[in-house]
Amino acid sequence: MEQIHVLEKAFEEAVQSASSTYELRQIELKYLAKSGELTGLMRGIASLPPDEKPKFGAAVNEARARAQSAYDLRLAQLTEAERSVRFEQDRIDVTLPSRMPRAGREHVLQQTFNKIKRVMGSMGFVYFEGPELEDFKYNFDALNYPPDHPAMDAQDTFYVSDTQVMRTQCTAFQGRLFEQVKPPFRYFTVGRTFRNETVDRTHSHTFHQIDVFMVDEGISMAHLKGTLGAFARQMFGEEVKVRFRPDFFPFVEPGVDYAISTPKLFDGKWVELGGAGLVHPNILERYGIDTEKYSGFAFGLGADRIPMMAYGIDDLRLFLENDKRFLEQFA
Ligand code: FA5
Repeated sequence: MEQIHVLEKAFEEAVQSASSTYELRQIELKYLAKSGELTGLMRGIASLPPDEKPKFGAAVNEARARAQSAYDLRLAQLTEAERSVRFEQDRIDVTLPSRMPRAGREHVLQQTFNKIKRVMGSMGFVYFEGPELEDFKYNFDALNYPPDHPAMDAQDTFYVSDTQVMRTQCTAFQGRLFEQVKPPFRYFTVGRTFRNETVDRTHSHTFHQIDVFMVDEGISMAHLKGTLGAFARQMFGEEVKVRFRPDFFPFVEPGVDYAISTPKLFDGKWVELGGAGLVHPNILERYGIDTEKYSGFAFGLGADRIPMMAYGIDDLRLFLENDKRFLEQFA
């Protein structure tokens, strides 16, 4: 009986001094649970003389019942106290100004592509898209690359299967077009291109190109220069000058690379933009086009270079990093 009294007293003190529902649960485990100390008293009943058993049993049960209601009462108090603390913490100040929803905008590259589409469209060129995962034959064979020609090494890429590559140049759209349309025609494309290259400020494994392509009667370098000049003036301003220098690409003859210069950009220094030339007669003949009658020009350039020049962006990796602080600058 003395033991019951001592335990009950200890339990009550513990319950009163518990300062959280968590502490209270620990006390419940220690005393009241199945293996708790108060409950455990019942086990002592076995060693008592038979006539004392009922009295002892009743005393333990009563003590447990009192302990249980003391516990329940304290649990209710602590739960309420904790709830009001949480309520205070979660309180919302409805008078604070709300957060403005962030307005999305087009990516600076997309803005550039839109402008390219407007400019080329205004000159009567039709937009056409080829796939980014391209058949090897369109990326190289159809463009007059002889098998194992070293020019392919300059465009090492990601081979997805024996016959498919991530396209290295948008010029790959030419073969697809030749299979579908007959001259005269003018087409252009803008899209993502890929090369296995060491990434630096001006080179990426994933970049973008514009390719333009026209076949008609009597097309010459003059048409190429006129079209490219008009394109460059609309993209970079009226004062822009275009410079051609001989270069080699298997799909053009003659081939050139070209640079632009304008007083507004880089103190008028020449900036390389891409390659161009007259469509190689081998290609026209392969698609059954009469080369006595028809000829064509093509030019291609790195589209990432355009906003780099226009806005003075010195690292093209920024385009793909999705950093809002960068992207938000191009309204
Ligand atoms: C070509 O890709 C040819 N298809 C261009 C062409 C089209 C020539 C039509 C003749 C007729 P080139 O490999 O030089 O050429 O690449 C063209 C442009 O793409 C480069 O001037 C550069 O602006 C851009 N470019 C090339 N590699 C990368 C790269 N790794 N990262 C960013 N831009 C690149």
